[in-house]
Amino acid sequence: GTPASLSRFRGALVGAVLGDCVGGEFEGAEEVPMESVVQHLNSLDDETKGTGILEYSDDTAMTRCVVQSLLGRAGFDERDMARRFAKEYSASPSRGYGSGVVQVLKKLSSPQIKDVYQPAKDQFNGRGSFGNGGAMRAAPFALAFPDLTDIKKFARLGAMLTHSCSLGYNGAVLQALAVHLSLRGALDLPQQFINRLITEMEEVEGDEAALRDARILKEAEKPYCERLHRIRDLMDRSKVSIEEVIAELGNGIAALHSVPTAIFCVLHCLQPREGLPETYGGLERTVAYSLALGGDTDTIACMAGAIAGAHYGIEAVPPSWIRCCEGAEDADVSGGLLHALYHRTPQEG
Ligand code: R7I
Ligand code: MG
Ligand code: MG
Repeated sequence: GTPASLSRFRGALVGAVLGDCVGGEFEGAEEVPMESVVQHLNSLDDETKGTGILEYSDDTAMTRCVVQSLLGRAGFDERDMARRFAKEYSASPSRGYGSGVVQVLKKLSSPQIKDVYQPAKDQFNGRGSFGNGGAMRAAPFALAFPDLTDIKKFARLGAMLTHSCSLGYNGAVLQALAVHLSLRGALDLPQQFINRLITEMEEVEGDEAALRDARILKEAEKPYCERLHRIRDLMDRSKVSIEEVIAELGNGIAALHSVPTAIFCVLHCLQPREGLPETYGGLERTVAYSLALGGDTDTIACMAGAIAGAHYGIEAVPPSWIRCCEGAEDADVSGGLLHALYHRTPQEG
């Protein structure tokens, strides 16, 4: 579709759900042969399998809360979003939530809560979580707000409801920025895409809290910028092995070890690659490649799926995948509603 077209909004949200649902199969696996990935993805074409056989996990459960809150409040409302996270968790606690975040979600369910950001700040001895739970649900912020300043601000605040460490919430900002640029067709020029992300993150990570957290955690001065530079180096090479990608970028549960990885998956799969089925289009390649990295596969595929879906649009999604994944049809509808919110005429006052 054309930049910021309806097709791209639908593709982004559906791509995220598909990544989460199909990625669940390999979450935590150390080595995932591409044959196993292809076999798993091919089984989705089996007509005898019913609708929604692959369940979504916390990634989609929380993304749905973000979507419903942004739509319901026609913008960002931290109390409403926090309430939805808590309610969703208590209704379906077995969606595979991170072990730390569960404490936050329980505290958020208290009706007496005054500051909805406080429970997240109490995590990990007061430093806050650097897990990827904020980033995994960040895509809707890029679909609700056309303005870059709003996206940065609200993706950060939305993540801070559970992740108060800057490495946690800045991962969410980076993921939302990647979806935003992709939605506007920026992946047509991959070098400029990555350069733009570096420019934006230079500013985001120049923040005092970010510089302090990076120092305490003994990371590079601007950890996300450093990783984005590594992506740029990997892009310049004609051949990159899975092992090298994992060594350079990671495949773990920390936002720093998964958001840049997801971005790399999308960039690497813009063209056909050896080892991936020739019949696959770009979105299928991206999801398959994300799973083959192993580690936090549902989350990396979810984030890569959102960025890729925003680039290729809904037409690129195999209908059989939608039928097999729980929540994919809902995501399609929500994508349309967010498209309307994004394009609404700004209200005065
Ligand atoms: O980040 P979070 O919501 O987890 C998301 C992940 C995704 O892969 C989902 O698919 C699901 O599987 O979980 O949950 P958190 O509990 O905040 O963080 C995840 C994990 O990161 C924690 O359980 C810790 O193991 C680790 N972690 C930390 N460890 C030490 N110090 C996060 N922050 C810290 C920290 O500051
Ligand atoms: Mg999950
Ligand atoms: Mg995960």
